[in-house]
Amino acid sequence: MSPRPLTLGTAGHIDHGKTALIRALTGVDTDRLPEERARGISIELGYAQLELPSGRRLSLIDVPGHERFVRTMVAGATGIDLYLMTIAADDGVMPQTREHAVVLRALGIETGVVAVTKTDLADPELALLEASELLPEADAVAVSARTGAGLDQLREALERAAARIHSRAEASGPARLHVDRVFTIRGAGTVVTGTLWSGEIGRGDELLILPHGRRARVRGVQVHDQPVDRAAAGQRVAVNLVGVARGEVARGDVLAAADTEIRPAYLVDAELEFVGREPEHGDRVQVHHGTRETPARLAWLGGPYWQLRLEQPLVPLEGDRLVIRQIAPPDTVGGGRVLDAHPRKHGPSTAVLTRLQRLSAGDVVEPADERLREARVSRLAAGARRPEPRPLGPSVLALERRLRDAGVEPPLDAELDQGDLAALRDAGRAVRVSQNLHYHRDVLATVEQRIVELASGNGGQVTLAQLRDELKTSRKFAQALLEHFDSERLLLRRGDVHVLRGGRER
Ligand SMILES: Nc1nc2c(ncn2[C@@H]2O[C@H](COP(=O)(O)OP(=O)(O)OP(=O)(O)O)[C@@H](O)[C@H]2O)c(=O)[nH]1
Ligand SMILES: [Mg+2]
Repeated sequence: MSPRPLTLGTAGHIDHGKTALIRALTGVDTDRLPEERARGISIELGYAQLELPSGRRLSLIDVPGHERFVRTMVAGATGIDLYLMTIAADDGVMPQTREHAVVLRALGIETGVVAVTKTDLADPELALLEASELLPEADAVAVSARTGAGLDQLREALERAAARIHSRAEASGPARLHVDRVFTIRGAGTVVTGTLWSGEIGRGDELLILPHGRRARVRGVQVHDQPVDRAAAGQRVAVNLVGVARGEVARGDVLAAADTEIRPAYLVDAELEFVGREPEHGDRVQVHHGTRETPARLAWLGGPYWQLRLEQPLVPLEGDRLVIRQIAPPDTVGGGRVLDAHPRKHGPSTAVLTRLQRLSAGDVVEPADERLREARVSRLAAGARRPEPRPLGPSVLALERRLRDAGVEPPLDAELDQGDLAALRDAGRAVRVSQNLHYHRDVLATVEQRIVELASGNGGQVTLAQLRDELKTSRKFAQALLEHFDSERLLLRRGDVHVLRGGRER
């Protein structure tokens, strides 16, 4: 059997020679954009392929080192198996050398090589010493992209590192790909690229684009510009999608097998580790998962356990890695692992702590209320079976964004064009909740999930005041939402309370 496909990602401070080194190793200049060439810095992720002495091939992702592009670095590093950290001999360890090391650790990427670069300009000794302190597990090799010195030793060190990597356990799961690039090819349509985290993707497959849930069919798959029948976990793939316009999919979206339970989450319970000061309960941070990111509040649950209350949905599964960044001044402060991808909203308690400790230890823990969970899953699956929406024009797409961004307080219909709203309704993106109120369907799906969670922690029922507080909205909107879900038969009104109906009756 041929060795599993591996992806190598660069890391390191700005100007420390990442791109020059990739070019020296592969002949490929990953700085393709005119702006990158004009400014002499990397801005976007770059891609190449490296053949090792044994003939084994690695996919390469070259990341930018500029402090303003750490989020791009995280998006690139999220799918890699091993790192190539560069430290310039004439500069030594600098802020983004450290920050990238924190990101790699948060992502659980423990195998890699350090290249001390620019050895034609300065003695590498001090930088080699710093490297062994920062990343003691990695071999460090002194190189020069300019003279070619050390490149053979670097290739050998990469070969040894690649040989140490165990296959990813999650590779057998459902198809999952975090989109890092989207482009169009004339005559073929929309193409997205990313590393296939798990499963397989092949021609003719039906996929969901999450979090919005649009369906797409795969017209073709390429791995490194070569068409393949099916791409396997670990490979960097380009997927040509049918029925999806360029503007309808973006970096941060997740392609997932259509028949799985993977779905967006606004709450995540995680085990986190921080490099410096521990954050405080209630701190607002930036959470990165795959190529997605969102601000979130941290709620402390005891020990290393935290609930992340997300402002935008992530698409996580248990065991996935998270990177936590401080918002101001921006810095990577830690990261960790998802323990429960769809928990209830809760604070610390002995029961919660026990459950999280068991999840952390790898015990299988049943969801708190299996019946409610099933009801939720079947509802979401029913939602996903909606008919294929028809393409929308740019003004309607802008309106759709407005409606989605408005969250639970959507603009009143008087401000919106009625024809456009009708188009959004026809396409299944907007839902009329009351005479004068439309909601984006993603927002409604989220509200629905939060109602189910609220009810499941509250004896199976919710009141107007509880929903208003949960959504931090006005009575008016909470009232309209409850009535909508009464009529949708998610809830049954009994006096002042709305009772969650069972999965079977609906
Ligand atoms: N003399 C010498 N110059 C080098 C070497 N490697 C890179 N450089 C120069 O250092 C500058 C920065 O190199 P890049 O490869 O663009 O650095 P980078 O780490 O990719 O920078 P960002 O992507 O912006 O973070 C360029 O002018 C390179 O020509 C080297 O080994 N020797
Ligand atoms: Mg670069």
